[in-house]
Amino acid sequence: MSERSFLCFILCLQVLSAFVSLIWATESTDEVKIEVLFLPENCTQKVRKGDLLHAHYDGYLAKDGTQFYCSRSAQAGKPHWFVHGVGEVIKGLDIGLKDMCPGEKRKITVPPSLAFGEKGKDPVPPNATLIFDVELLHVRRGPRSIEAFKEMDLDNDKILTKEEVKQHLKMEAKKLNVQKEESYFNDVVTDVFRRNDQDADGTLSIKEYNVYEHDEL
Ligand SMILES: [Ca+2]
Ligand SMILES: [Ca+2]
Repeated sequence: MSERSFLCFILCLQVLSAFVSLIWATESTDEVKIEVLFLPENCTQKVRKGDLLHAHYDGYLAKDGTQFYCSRSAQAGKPHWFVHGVGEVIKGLDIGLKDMCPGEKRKITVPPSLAFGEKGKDPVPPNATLIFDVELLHVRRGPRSIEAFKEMDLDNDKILTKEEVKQHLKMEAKKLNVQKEESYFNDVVTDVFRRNDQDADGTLSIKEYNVYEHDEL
């Protein structure tokens, strides 16, 4: 190897390593940071995709600590119910809640790309890194788990009719003490079937219903 090509070789290596560290730096700013603040001794059920979660969370702007959301003061202080891993909450929270146990508390730092991005969303400004204090209260399998399907399938024929889905929704509403009109349940059922009844036969098979079986997170 001539001196010149050797120098070129070294230079190439340096450029390459600078490039790699640049990519690394870019990637690492896009990661969700999870700090476990409290972990209960017994973890009864770790969060997995499609689970129904019941949680309190407070949201802060990382740059100055401004609180932009507090579930303890919003909606009469009631914790949120939401489905994990399907985009009901921002992507960064879905990632940050993974494998969490009921009773666990986490501080989750979410980069803007996994929160509200370049545009922001009032009251979150553009390009904001967010910090969430999350307390997970309950974890329930479903609503898209096989357990939930079986619970809904009242006559055990491995097929869900609109009536079975409606009965289930009514039962859930009752459990949560939520009052809804009959038309509300009809609308939700219509929506569920529009999204899931792929062969349009008016019933849902296990395959049609259980769309969350693959863990993509
Ligand atoms: Ca059935
Ligand atoms: Ca069908």
